[in-house]
Amino acid sequence: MTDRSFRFSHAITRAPAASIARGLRAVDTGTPDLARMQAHHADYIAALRSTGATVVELGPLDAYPDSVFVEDTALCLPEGAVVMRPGAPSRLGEAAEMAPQLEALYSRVRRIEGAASFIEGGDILTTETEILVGRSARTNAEGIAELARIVADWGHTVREVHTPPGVLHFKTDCSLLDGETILATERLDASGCFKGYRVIHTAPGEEAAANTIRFNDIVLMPAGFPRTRDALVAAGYDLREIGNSECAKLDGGMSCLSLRFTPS
Ligand code: CIR
Repeated sequence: MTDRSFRFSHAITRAPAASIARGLRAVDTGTPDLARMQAHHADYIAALRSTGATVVELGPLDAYPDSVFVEDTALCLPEGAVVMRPGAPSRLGEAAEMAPQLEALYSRVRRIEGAASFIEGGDILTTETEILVGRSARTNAEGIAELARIVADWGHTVREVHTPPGVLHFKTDCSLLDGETILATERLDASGCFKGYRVIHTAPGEEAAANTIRFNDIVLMPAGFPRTRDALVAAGYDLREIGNSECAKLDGGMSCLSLRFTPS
């Protein structure tokens, strides 16, 4: 067992744009406050940097209201990066904006290209042994098949799973805590997709805590979920709570705010 699924030398983030007010959302719970989001974003970047990683901070892209959610634009693996084709039409151009950034850091960059292929990084959970991809409103069978062909060249196996109905992305409801442990909502775990892994459940009523990130020695989790936080602390994880009130209005959490990788 290695720990390459959570040890990273680099992260890429993108500053939220003023157009964030027009970002996509399943349910309108209010307009995100840009200044508050910028403050949370700064805390997030500081936490990533505290592990010794290099954080590449990209400038805001006003043409793409959701572009702060960089995770959806690419899958970063130790062997190379794959540029996604987001299923949300307003987000397709974000992937093209990210490609040159990855090409500057990685020697191998491939792209999802099929006109019928759609896939977003938020639906992809990479563990030590496999890549789980949730079929969702944003990620279809063609996108998953194309990704599977690309990463097979690098020795990776894709397993298709399902994002629960009404949930934006697979990782909205789960995250990797270490090489063998996953934090998940009970509703997602009930689908049986995590057999063979150790699973810690979010506390009842705290499902929105499921989207965390393990980044080197720390776990970043959204603030405001005390029972899940206490369970993770009791399990021995070194937690950093980051304000997420503004991203949550746009269905965003910890994982979507960065691409995390060690370039090769
Ligand atoms: C969207 O609907 O695409 C954005 N408002 C939120 C994207 C969140 N991304 C992620 O969880 N990976």
